[in-house]
Amino acid sequence: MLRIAIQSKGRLNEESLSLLQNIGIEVDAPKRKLLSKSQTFPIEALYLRDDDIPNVVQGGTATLGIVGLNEIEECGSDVNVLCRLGFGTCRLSLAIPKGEDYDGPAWFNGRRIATSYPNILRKYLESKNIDAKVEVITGSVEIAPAVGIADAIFDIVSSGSTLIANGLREVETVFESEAVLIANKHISPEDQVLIDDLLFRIDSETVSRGKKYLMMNLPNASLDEAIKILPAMRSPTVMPLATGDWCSLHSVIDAADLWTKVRQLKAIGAEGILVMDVDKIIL
Ligand code: PRT
Ligand code: ZN
Repeated sequence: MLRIAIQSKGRLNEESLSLLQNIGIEVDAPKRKLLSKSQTFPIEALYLRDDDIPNVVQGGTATLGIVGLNEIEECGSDVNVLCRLGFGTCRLSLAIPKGEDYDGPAWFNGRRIATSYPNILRKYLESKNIDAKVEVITGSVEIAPAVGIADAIFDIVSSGSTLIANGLREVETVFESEAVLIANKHISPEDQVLIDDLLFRIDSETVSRGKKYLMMNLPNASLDEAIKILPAMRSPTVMPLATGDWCSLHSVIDAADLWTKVRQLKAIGAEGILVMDVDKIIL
């Protein structure tokens, strides 16, 4: 039986649970429960604060965990990162008051920088040979310059709106992060079989995320053009239609490209375009 540590509430909770659900693993959401056993896979979820997840996996209380890569880097945890999960995407950046002139990382020499990520920050400052004072604070880092605790901040940025709302400007991106699946370094052979199954399912889930399945009718004369517009996994599937010089074309595309591709396909004569969600792609 595997045990996977998941954030009990916060930014990664919902997407961690929906990832499990999408790969056929149902667990109860963390209401007042610390542990929840799945009825559909030999795994139980252990709900924790994200800060505790790296240590719990390193120590073996949980075999697996889902946590931001930023936490692993900050704690220097001795765990294996099995795969990136494509959600919880953010970056750790340096930001300064927006009115300041900025001429590169040397700006930080002799300045105070507020952060909850002192280890990642110190490593960066050392690599750039910068002598700055690191002020460790655990919450609301973005208000530090306004209240005079620091001259700059080093914090998580996602949309950037928190920085703008606090009169700050992002000047250096230091670390790119997203949610990752981590594992204890000592895995029994039985657990390894389960983990391999889990990774296979996650892989197909990751590949199919944000994909659309397109079907359309197309004049045969436009086929070469259409194949250039639709670079599918191998090449699009083409089937002749009963009537004359037309074919039916099927392909998988990135959802982000949908409307651009549809416009291009219409322009070369495509008709009856059907767009469908993709549930799973098993490569
Ligand atoms: O209670 P617990 O300790 O479990 O949670 P937490 O409050 O420590 O963490 P939580 O839930 O805020 O974040 C969990 C993880 O989500 C982080 O470790 C990151 O890996 C990831 N993540 C992704 C983020 C963000 N995006 C994010 N935007 N974590 C925090 N933020 C905060 C950031 O600190 C800043 O205050 O959002 C603000 C910036 O957002 P924008 O969109 O305004 O730039
Ligand atoms: Zn936390």
